[in-house]
Amino acid sequence: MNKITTNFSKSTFHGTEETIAAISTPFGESGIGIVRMSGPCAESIIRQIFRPKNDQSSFISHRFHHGEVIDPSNGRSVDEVLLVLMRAPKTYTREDIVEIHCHGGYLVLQKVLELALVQGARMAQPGEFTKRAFLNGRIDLTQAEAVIDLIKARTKEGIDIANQQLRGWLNKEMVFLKERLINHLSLIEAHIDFPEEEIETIPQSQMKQELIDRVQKLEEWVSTYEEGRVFREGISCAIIGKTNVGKSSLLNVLLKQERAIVTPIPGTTRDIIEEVLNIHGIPVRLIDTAGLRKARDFIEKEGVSRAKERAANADLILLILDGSRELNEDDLEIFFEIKEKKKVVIVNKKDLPQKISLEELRNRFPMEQPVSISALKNEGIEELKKTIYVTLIHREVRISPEHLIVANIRHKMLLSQIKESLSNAVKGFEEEVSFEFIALEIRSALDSLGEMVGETTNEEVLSRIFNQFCIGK
Ligand SMILES: Nc1nc2c(ncn2[C@@H]2O[C@H](COP(=O)(O)OP(=O)(O)OP(=O)(O)O)[C@@H](O)[C@H]2O)c(=O)[nH]1
Ligand SMILES: [Mg+2]
Repeated sequence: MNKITTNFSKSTFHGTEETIAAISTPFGESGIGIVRMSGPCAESIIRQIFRPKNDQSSFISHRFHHGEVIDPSNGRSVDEVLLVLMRAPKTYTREDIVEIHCHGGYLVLQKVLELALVQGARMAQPGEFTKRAFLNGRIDLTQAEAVIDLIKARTKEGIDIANQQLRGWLNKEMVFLKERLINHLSLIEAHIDFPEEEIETIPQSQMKQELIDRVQKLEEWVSTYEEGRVFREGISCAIIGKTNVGKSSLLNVLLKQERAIVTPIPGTTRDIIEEVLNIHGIPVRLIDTAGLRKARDFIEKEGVSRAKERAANADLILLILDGSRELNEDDLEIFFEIKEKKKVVIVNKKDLPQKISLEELRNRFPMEQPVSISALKNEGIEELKKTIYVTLIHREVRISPEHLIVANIRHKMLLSQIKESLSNAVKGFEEEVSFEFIALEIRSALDSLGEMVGETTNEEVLSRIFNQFCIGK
């Protein structure tokens, strides 16, 4: 009677014949380096290339074993190593895994990997270990994506967001939602198939209310995306202003290093200077630019055009004015050019007598509160950082984002689609349309849900996701 035909199926053990191998630590010299293998032949391969110190015929799972890697072709020792064999299923990939902890020289690792390949392993693709963890049902797709985010996180907040996702909050919510939707769908479909039999009348108002609650939750998650994106990917921030206002001085004071040349001569900065800074957990790519004015020579002209290009593409603009001078045509022109951009207006040189009143500035140009600083004396910089944060995140600075955050565009799109379908289903109840229509919308929500967790995701999307990994993860 239950006709649900969504593509959901419980993840089953993927069991692949191939054993994959890779160097899992970065290229270069290090204290130790790890060669990792996963697959059914991992144990038989190490039996060929590993000679334990204490003669052991059986490896105890999940324990370190001390010994040597030997080249079976000549019996020579390649390296003294620690080896751990983890038998399935309690492993990262749910397959047998071997890790050989070698001395960290790259040639040693290369040799050990080569021996594993000669014994029948195949070189792993980028992210293939994690892909197997996903295919074998140990983690869902959102968790696999969190593994990449964790590796690539640039601030503690980025790590926190990736960890939330890795622990599976999104997955748990999706599993719960799926269960509820399947439940609704089976009731509706039973009713469609056997309308005259009083199997179970559909508790319409209850169902509708539940869908309304779900839509609201989905809306909340989708609305966290902008914040999540900022923490995950960081933002670009161009420092813009006319010449000599203190743009390079601000870059230096924010970075706490004399990165850019600062002189009293207008037109000092010609080229673009970029550095990354952590502002309350947001990775900010700061871009110092040439002062905007009518260029005096070809080099300056090129600098000004690059500055304008960066201003146009930046996520945020720090517009700097020199508080010790009256506003002039150059300032007004810049105001006009960036009027559509998200910006923080900064009045610099507050240590000098002021010719610009903040009050007047606000009246003349409706905008957020301008920030008054002295880049020279390092004053007002903390307040500036808070203002940058609030402008991007739209809330006060917190130690760590403790609420659940969606940081991935793929998730945001799919959550929006689910929300859309469920809103349509709610509308269907309200307008008393046929149950077929409502069933269609719930089915469509279930499809998006399946794509989200990776149960119905197509191969192209999967490879795009796993290609972002490094080899050996
Ligand atoms: N008194 C005072 N002087 C400042 C302050 N910030 C910068 N200056 C001075 O202003 C001059 C210009 O500073 P820069 O940082 O080079 O200015 P800029 O905007 O990068 O200039 P260009 O690269 O030429 O466009 C230097 O002499 C700085 O020492 C400040 O807060 N107070
Ligand atoms: Mg400069």
